Amino acid sequence: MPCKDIKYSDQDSWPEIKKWLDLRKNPDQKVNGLVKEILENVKSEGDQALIKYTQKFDCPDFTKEMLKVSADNRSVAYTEVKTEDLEIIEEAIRNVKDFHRRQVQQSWWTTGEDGTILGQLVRPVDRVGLYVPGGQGGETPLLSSMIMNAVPAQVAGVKQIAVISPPRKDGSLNPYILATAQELGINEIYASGSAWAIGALAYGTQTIAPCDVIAGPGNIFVATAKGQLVGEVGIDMIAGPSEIAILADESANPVWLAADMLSQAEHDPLAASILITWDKTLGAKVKEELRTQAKKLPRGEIALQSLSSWGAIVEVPDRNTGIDFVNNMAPEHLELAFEDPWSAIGLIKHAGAIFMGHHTPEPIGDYFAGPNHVLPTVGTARFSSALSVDTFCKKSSLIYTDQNYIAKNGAKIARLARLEGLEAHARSIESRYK
Ligand code: HSO
Ligand code: ZN
Repeated sequence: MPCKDIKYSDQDSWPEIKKWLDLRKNPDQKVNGLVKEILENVKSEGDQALIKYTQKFDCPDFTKEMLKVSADNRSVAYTEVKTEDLEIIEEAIRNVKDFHRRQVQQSWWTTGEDGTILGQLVRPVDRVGLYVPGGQGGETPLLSSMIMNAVPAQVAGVKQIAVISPPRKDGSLNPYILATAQELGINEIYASGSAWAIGALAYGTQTIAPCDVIAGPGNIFVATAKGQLVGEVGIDMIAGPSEIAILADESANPVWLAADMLSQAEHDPLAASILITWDKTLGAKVKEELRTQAKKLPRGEIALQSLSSWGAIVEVPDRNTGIDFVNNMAPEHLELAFEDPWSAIGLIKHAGAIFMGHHTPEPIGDYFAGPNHVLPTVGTARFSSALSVDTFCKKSSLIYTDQNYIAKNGAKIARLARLEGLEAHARSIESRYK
């Protein structure tokens, strides 16, 4: 199996490993230039640019009328989806909703003895645009990502949510995407993909109103467009390639570990799957399993590409050194596949999501348990967190003071203003008490 073998015994070995893992960031300059041009065209031409790009790349007979998915097309799609599947989708939505409800932050204020009132108002953004990959050309139609993005926005109280997804060759959208949108109560849906769809959500077109926050995964064009729009609109996060780290001992089942690594590797040739173990024989058994199981996977080719470039078995002398490796890596997903994983929790500092014990494989979090699967990648778990209700909120500070407050503190404030050379600030204060 073309999977790297790494020995890690102390901090000194980390810089070399980091250099290797960081190669996955790989910003493609050519894509940057193309995306810049696409965004400029969408900004200046609006719908016309969307139609032109969609005709060229997705649907040759695309027209302006096909841009917004009609109520008829939405309900037809609903009938194409199996009832059992809808029930599963509904249950997943419920679980994700229950989890995210706990994240809601309340507005608050506090009153001081001197009569001041200070506070923070938590408000949702007005309008959110969600990108959903269509499932063509090796992409997967990420229904679960639509749920993971839409639910926190809804729980935050966002009133307008628009979904955009690339059309198939005949101009229609994947029926499961439409049905999931309906289950979520979203009925504003557009057929358009790639960087031009992101441009439309950011700048608005004749048909699509501009959004305040854009969220959702996509290919390199989508991710690059989101990156270029940071500051112009809110962006959920610029996700890099996905990754998993698994810490395991002799109690772990190699069949399960290989299956978990492959579930990561099948996402993308750039996905990284790293097994870290202090058991001397586990690595070889897992490699053997990877070989057998990969052959039987529909996306086995992608998984093998991923494992051969970014798969590794890391041998460590003991559990604490393994945890040290994990804290350096700050992985997006971390599985703790050893006896009593709870005893290690206090030592783990950086990880997007932690999966506890032998019976909590990562896909449980991808689809169903409730926590968000949009997580910080390529080491960004050092300083950032999962997508949450907060992603779709902003806070306004609230300040109330009275005459007595100014009489007591005005001179101090005016002095601070003059230290900065800002005379008008000082006089704004002084005009009220002098
Ligand atoms: N593991 C991916 C999310 C996903 N998996 C969606 C399946 N569908 C990134 O966390
Ligand atoms: Zn996944």
